[in-house]
Amino acid sequence: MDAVTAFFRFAVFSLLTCMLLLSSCNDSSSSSSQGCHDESIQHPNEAFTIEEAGQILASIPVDSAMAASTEGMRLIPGGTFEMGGSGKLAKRDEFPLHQVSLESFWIDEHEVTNAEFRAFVQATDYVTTAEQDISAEEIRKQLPPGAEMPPAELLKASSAVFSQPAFQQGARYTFLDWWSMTPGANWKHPQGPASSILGKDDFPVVHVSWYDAQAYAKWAGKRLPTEAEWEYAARGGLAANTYPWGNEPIESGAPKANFWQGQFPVENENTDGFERQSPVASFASNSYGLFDMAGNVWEWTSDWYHATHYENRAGKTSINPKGPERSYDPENPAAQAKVMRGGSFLCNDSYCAGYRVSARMKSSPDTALEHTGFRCVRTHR
Ligand SMILES: [Ca+2]
Ligand SMILES: [Ca+2]
Repeated sequence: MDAVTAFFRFAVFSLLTCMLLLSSCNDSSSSSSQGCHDESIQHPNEAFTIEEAGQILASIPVDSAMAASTEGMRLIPGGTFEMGGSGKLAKRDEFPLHQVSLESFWIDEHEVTNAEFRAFVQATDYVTTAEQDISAEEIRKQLPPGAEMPPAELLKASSAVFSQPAFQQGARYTFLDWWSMTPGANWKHPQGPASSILGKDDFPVVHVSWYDAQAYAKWAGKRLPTEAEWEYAARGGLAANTYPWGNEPIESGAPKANFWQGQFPVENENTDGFERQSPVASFASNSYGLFDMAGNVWEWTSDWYHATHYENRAGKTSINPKGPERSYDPENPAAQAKVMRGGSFLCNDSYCAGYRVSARMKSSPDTALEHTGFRCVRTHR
């Protein structure tokens, strides 16, 4: 981990302290003020190394009953489709368009819920990334020589919670204005220790890192979707569609998804009825019977994020692609990030429009956020 990432992570720490490396805050703010990338924060939650994460995953048992069941899943018929940006909101990393051919696969109808994740935790005693204290030793390794260590209280288990900033005339808001690293925030306490998921069994689980999602998927006898599988399923058999339902703008007609209405991040008109997460399947499915492929919470995929990877696929048909070997994000070159798809309750057209079927987002695999969850797939045999 080099100084760039270390500086970036210090910027996140500054959410809580406003005292560390103010110049790095400014750097992050300027690079992240260009829209979609604002949400690509790196959680300094190095509770363990990637090798240790692999050991943890290896220790997760497979639930044989879950592994034998396709309840709550839909079989997506294999086929060939054009992957990549559709519509005027498409961003550079969604191009070039390219052909992808996929075998049939099963996919969860909805995002993994709190009840489903609780069953996994009860069966395995699994502890999520956000529930673990940050390793001081890991942070020390990431800091530039001579840099001051963050206070010990900032190394307590924490996760990123959305906090709506007050309106200020002429202000340019960045992710530092709306994400709060909150000690005690985790999947059981989405807004911090005083909050709970009581009565929210059918809400999507959030504050799960990519590692957590991997662990759940293994237990359930499933896996995370590849980025191509996710987009193919989201398109619902349509071609050149911007959204899972077609091309009608998200703001038109009856509410189509849980997203942000109004001026992000200072005014939520809340006309869809949900200020934060909504119970899964609160809105109409796409034609494959899949819910919340647009909005509600972002969903982890198995692929590394690489800003120009689609260029490698141009002019040919990629068969069951599994993404690049390694991650590359020009806005944060040191980070290793996994792709997230589908947008969240924080997206709107003026900001990231992440609910488009081709929209790409990324975070490091140890990042946990209040607006991020996942769903699983299984290869069809
Ligand atoms: Ca909403
Ligand atoms: Ca979603």
